[in-house]
Amino acid sequence: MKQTRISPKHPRAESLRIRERLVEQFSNGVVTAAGLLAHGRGEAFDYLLGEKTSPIALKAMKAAAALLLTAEHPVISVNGNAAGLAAEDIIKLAKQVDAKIEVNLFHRSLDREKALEKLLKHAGATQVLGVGEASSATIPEIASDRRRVDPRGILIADVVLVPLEDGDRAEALVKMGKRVIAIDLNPLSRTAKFASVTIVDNIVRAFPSLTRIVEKLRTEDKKRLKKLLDQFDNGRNLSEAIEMIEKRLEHLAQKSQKGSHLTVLEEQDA
Ligand code: PTJ
Repeated sequence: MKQTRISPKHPRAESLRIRERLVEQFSNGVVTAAGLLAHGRGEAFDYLLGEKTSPIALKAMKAAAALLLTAEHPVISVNGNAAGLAAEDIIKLAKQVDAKIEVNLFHRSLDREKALEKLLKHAGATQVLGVGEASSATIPEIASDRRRVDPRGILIADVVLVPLEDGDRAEALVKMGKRVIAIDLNPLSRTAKFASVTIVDNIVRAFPSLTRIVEKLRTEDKKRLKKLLDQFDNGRNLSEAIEMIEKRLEHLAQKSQKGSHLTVLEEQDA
């Protein structure tokens, strides 16, 4: 597929580059058509958040890092969008915390699973779980194809990181006694509410930041990590994220009333 050239001078160059990457992975069969729509929803929330990682997200990342570093069987669940946008970063994090990588798709097909496996292996993964017959176990209470999981991965995991979810699965995993880390730009989503720790941020920024935090915390003793976790309240963190959007919009509305010509993004850089 011919790539669209994006001028580095374009005010929204980074956002356009991310779109192009996703469209390219759509052509490669990694991303599904619904994934493009999901990305649009994410972009809208990212716009409201100011397209940067907030202190609120960093607080959730600390709890997520503590959870990953104290886990016995951590697994990173990968769907089309996550692989398309963040394959290398996912693998870096997985190596840091010794997590398994499992392909788990909502719109499941063997071709897509293989396309994801190829992309992840090309990005440095040594083992990719969940492809084809490997996902022979079933998670109860999920109607979608996401119920099929790998007995070496999600089935036995105590901590599952789910970037970009569709809702039902986070709830089912928590019901099974697992701790779930979600990365979701939408603080109102069902996944965000059901997860044990929700990082309200773009996966493109969240994975590298989370990996840096893991690196900093890895020498801490387990007691301190547990304390960090106990102090984290996901409901409060989500409420702070919603309040942050509210305050930001109020501020921008006032600016706009005063006739300021700053755009939302110029405003965030000011
Ligand atoms: O690859 P598949 O077949 O497993 O399908 C994956 C999709 C994404 C299509 C599927 O999981 C889905 O339908 O997801 P939803 O219900 O549209 O939810 C996606 C959520 O992710 C929404 O809340 C978006 O705001 C959010 N989101 C989108 N892009 C990003 C994001 N969150 C973080 N980073 C992003 N880049």
